[in-house]
Amino acid sequence: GQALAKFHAEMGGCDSCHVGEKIKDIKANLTDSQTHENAQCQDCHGSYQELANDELEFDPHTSHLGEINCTSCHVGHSKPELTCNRCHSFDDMEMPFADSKEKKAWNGDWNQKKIQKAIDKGPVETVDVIVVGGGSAGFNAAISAKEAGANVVLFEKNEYTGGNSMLAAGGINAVGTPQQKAKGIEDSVEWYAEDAMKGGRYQNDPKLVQILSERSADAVKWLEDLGANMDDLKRSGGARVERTHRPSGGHSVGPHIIDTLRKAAEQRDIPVRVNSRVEKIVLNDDKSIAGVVVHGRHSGYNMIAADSVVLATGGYGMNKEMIAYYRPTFADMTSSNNVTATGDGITLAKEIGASMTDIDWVQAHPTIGKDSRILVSETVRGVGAIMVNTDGQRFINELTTRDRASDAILKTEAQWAWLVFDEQLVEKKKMVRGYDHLGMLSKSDTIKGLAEITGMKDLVKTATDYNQYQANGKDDAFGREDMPLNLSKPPYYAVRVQPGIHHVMGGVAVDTDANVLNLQSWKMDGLYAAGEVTGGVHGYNRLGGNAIADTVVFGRIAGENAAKFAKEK
Ligand code: FAD
Ligand code: MEZ
Repeated sequence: GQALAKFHAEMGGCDSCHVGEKIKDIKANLTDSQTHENAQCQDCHGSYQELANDELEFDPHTSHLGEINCTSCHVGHSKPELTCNRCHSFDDMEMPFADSKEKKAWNGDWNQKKIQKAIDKGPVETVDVIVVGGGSAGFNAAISAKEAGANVVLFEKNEYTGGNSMLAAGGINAVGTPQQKAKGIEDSVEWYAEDAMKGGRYQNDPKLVQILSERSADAVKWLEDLGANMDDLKRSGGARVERTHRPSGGHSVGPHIIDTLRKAAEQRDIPVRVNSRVEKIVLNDDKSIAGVVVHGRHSGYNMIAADSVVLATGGYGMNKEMIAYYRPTFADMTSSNNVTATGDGITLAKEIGASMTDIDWVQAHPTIGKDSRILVSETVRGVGAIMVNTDGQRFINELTTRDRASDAILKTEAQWAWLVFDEQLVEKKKMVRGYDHLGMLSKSDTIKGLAEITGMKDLVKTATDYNQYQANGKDDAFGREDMPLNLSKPPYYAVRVQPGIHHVMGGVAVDTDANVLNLQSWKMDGLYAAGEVTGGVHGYNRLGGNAIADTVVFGRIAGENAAKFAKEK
């Protein structure tokens, strides 16, 4: 496990990686983000662009994770492990000094004695606003708080930021954007809100939905002003028009947004500290916020003082115990989520008396690659794919809401389904090439050939019927309203899909200012929350594209109000 460190020490001494030669000095200079060590890696080995290697089948240095810390995989004093294998299984990928096993997430040990010791010791640092979590909600909150004049710090427990946000594939919903106008799409704030409420079975908080809808266009503009491209537009399940915005060229939205937000935070000198898990929100005797206790991977337990805290820790879709407790019927399901989605924010907020709303509402996404953790984006259906059972028969309107689509798949005999599409779709949607690259697609030059290799005996008839419905503009079988593509251009493709845990709709209760509410529904002074850690916005079932909108709209509101609260205190 020490091989990488030993090799470097023999080559140039400990100070080829660290600041200092003696252990005492090294420890004193080591930050949780290992900023110096990572700069040293790139100094000797080159930047990510320089390390990119076209000849590799899968190149970890050009992955969707972006330019994360080198030490995320190349750990010196324990065995290097491939972070990619948390979701994939690149067993053949070779990394020096490693055996490429799945890397375990660092979750700290949440040690109450050490937490109390840090509180007793008193704060080692004081800021105005602490943001907990480096996904879209956290970054948007931190940037907004900084722009409102606050001294802000963001803590991220993982080795790199991004959370579930960086996995977002489809897009962000917004109404009234120039993109919609350019395509002549008629839409309204009322329609957006109505669709979200209907999709959520009218269990959403209408006040939160109204804000989401009203501020959605501004959310897209804000991202664009920070440097994002949101020029592509398509329709998601449960939406009556095209309102899901995404980068042009059909690229995934999450990595692009996270890359944009990482850069924006850096440009604004916002300290983003990775490997730093917040394990306690500390209150003063009058119940106002005193700060947090952070468990740094290298620095240990320390209290940081602040007047406001924004919880942006995401959902609990990867916490098996929470799923088994809150949503037992999903206990054995796969999950599309990042390993970071462990529900820490729920624990932190509950501990200090916050109220929860709809905490047991968890969404299954109908199309996760069978026997995998790879999401096959809803936009594949949105752009034109059909969904069929193992015999090749359609069984539902492909653009229905996720809860209904998932239920329908689970009612088929096999409990999994195929998505079928043709080359027209691949040309429109570059993301699909990624599924091909990962070996997930079956392919043939004819529909008959595809039917034969996949065993879908009725596929030829299904495709003929569907092409007829598409030509007539009327789906006589299932009433699908939007049929942008037929099945006519070879090659033809199929991918196996099954429902899996995707999103937690419930969470910490908040008001329209993103202020966390206590058990009596009073505001908890100085405590804000945004994104998947909160409940109320999406009701019983979230519509595709509404989570990223939620993180931007309410992340900004939380950041602005946290800064305002700290300033006025
Ligand atoms: P996250 O992005 O999950 O970020 C939370 C961060 O907090 C994580 O980095 C985590 O490590 C950190 N954290 C947690 N606990 C602590 C702690 N104690 N201390 C410090 N840090 C902590 N939604 C859409 O609208 N459109 C899409 O196209 C879309 N596609 C998706 C695809 C996939 C595969 C998945 C999984 C989700 C998708 N979603 C999509 C949903 C959406 O991505 C998430 O709901 C949203 O990004 C959550 O953002 P967040 O900032 O609230 O949380
Ligand atoms: O909002 C989502 O979760 C989404 C659009 C996911 C996807 O299938 O791409």
